[in-house]
Amino acid sequence: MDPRVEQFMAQLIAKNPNENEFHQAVQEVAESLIPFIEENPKYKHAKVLERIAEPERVILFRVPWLDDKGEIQINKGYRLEMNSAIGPYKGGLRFHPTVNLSILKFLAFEQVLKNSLTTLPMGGGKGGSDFDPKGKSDNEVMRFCQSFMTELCKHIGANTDVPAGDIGVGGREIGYMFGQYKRIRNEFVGVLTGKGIQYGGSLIRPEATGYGAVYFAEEMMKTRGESFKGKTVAVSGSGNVAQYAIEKATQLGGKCVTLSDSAGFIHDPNGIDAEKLAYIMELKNVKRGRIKEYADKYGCEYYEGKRPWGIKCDVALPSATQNEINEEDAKTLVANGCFVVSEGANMPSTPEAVEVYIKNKILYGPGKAANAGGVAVSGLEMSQNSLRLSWTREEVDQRLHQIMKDIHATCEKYGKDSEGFINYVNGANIGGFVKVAEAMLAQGAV
Ligand code: NDP
Ligand code: 2IT
Repeated sequence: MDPRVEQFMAQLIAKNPNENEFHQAVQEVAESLIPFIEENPKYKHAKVLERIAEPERVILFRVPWLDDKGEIQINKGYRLEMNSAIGPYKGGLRFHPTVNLSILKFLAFEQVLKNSLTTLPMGGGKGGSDFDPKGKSDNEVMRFCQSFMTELCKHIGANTDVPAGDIGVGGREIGYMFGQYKRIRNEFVGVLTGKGIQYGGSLIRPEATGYGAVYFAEEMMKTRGESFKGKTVAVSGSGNVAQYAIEKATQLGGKCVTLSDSAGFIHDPNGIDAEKLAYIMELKNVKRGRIKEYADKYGCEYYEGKRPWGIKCDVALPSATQNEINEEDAKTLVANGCFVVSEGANMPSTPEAVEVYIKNKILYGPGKAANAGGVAVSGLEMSQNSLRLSWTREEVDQRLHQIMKDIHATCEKYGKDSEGFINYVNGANIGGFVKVAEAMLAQGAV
């Protein structure tokens, strides 16, 4: 390891012990940025990297709620306001039993650079709870969301901090939280994104992350004269991001053959077409069932407790969770001919897996670039709320597509090496950093 990175990380780890996911996310960025900062000493003197690795504010609170039996349950609630140099804090809420400070700090840190890459004026934040929506009734989810927002509403606002969805938080949860915010604060404002279309949501926001990850993959493939036509695509997850990644990849001529959840994955060699996707959306978004039911219905293989990376594919779209592709998985993907990895999820590849991609010079789009379409359309939802009007599907989709092309161009600008290989990791890290760093320099020691 570069001794300068080693020294920086030793200090970060001493200040933030036991936060492994946070260390992992910062180290990847530091490896790209430290050589760049050495060439641009103004950032070094102003300690911009040290500052962006320290949250501006961490809010931690108790979330008490009554379950259907009338018993009190207690969860932890969090909001991490990471950086507001270029706009109000912006980023999702995750409801999952694994949520802790380390996970939210890694997500908030990534979000700062991701939001900068979108070209829109958004700072970075993240929040959530260790609440597990699985197996809860609608009423329990509503009471939890209302209690969560009763505290959170003191800290957020349309010009301060604008949360949205992430794992375990979709349209249902955003609706309950929006209703409670409005009731307590007595104002109808764009304080959350991912809202329903009837009350200020944007068309294409549900689709945006998955579509964006596919648009980004398409841009990467274009650099090698390739496209989705006839390509076999492996997707993980079966939630919001995975569903719309499949929809767009299929529309562009790809054949998506896998899907997963935390219990296992399915392999459908015939491809997941529009009709099968409609079944998945009903299964996952309405019935809230398990992916195994797909295998039972369509008579394909289900692999209990396994991840899909052993299936032969040309393109991988990891869209479930962090660290779901390890070194072995990455080697298997490459050995099977996979030459594109576009990350719908946040940090789904371990550092060792990323090393495999780079060494083999495959097209690797890291999450902060490839999945930025979700927050980008959140930014467009904020614009529409401010204007008090709504754009058409075509208009929002066209803007999303252009933003993904622009992010690709930024990665190329900052990530192309002397041999012409585009290192999208360096490109996204440096490209995201520059705007935030310049804004922080201009604003002084804040
Ligand atoms: P959803 O809650 O809609 O879906 C999550 C999916 O991932 C489910 O299939 C879930 O399975 C699976 N999953 C979650 N945790 C694990 C785990 N520990 N191990 C295996 N599988 C798991 O979330 P999203 O689709 O919104 O988010 C997926 C990823 O995309 C996350 O990394 C998120 O941070 C990222 N992302 C999301 C954006 C958005 O706009 N929603 C924007 C940018 C990135 P199960 O149901 O069994 O838990
Ligand atoms: O990780 C992410 O970018 C998100 N979960 C979406 C954040 C947002 O504010 O739309």
